[in-house]
Amino acid sequence: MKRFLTIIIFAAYSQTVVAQFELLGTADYMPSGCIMLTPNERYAEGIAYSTSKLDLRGYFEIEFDIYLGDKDELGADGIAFVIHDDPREFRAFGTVGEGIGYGRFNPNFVSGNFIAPSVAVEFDTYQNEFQNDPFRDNVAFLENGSSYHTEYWNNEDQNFNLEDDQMHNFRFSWNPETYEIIVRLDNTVVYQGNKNIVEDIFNGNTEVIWGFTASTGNKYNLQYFCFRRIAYQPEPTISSEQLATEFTED
Ligand SMILES: [Ca+2]
Ligand SMILES: [Ca+2]
Repeated sequence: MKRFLTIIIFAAYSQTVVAQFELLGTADYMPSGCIMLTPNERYAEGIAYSTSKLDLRGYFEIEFDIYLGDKDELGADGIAFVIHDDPREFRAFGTVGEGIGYGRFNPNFVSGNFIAPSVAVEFDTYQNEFQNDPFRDNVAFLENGSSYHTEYWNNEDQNFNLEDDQMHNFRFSWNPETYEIIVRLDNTVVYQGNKNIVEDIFNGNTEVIWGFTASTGNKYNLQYFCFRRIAYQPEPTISSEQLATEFTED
C-alpha cells in the first residue's frame, strides 16, 4: 500500500510540474510539449521557470532532454539549468550572449544582470576566453550568477560538440544529507560535488525556483528543453513508462 500511495503522489506532482512554466523573452511552448528557449536567431534570450518550486529538504533527481542546435562553428551560446532564490523571482534574468541568460561578463562586474543567489549547470557551446571556456563546447557548474568557471567537463575532447542536432539527456540530483550534487549528461557523470547549497548559497531557504535560461549572440542556434520527470526520495525513481507497466502488472 505504501508503494502504491507513493506512485500516486509522484504522478500527481509530475503532472503539475509539466503543465506550468513562466516564460520570459523568446521562450515559448512547442507543439511537442517541449519549451523553446531561443529561436535560430541572433541576440535572443529566453527563460522558463517552473511555477512549482523545488524543495531542497529532500533528495531529488530531475531529468530533461536538451537540444543545443545544429550549427557547430556558427552556433552559440548555450543553455543553463538554474536553481535560484533571486529577489526578482520568476522575472530573474542574466546577461545575453556569453552570460547564457544567467551570468555576467566578469565575476567582478556587478552592475550587469545576473541571477543570484543561485547554482547552475551551463551547457556552453561557444568559447569565451573571459569565462575560461575551452575550445568548442563544455559543461560547467556555476554559482551566484558568475559565468566564469575554473573547472569544466568536455570529455577531455577539444572538439567536444553538443550542437549535433541531437537530443541529450540531462539529469541533476541533490542529496540534502550528504550535500552531494551529481550531474549526468547522456548517462555520464559530468559533475560531482559536495556543497551545502541550502546554507552556503540560499541562506537557509529550502524552497527555490528552478528552470532554464539560454541566449544567443552574433552566432546562434535553436535551443530547447523537454521536461521528463522529477522524483523525490525515499522511493526509487520511476518514469511514466515504468508507471504504466507497474499498473499493468498489478
Ligand atoms: Ca561560452
Ligand atoms: Ca559546438
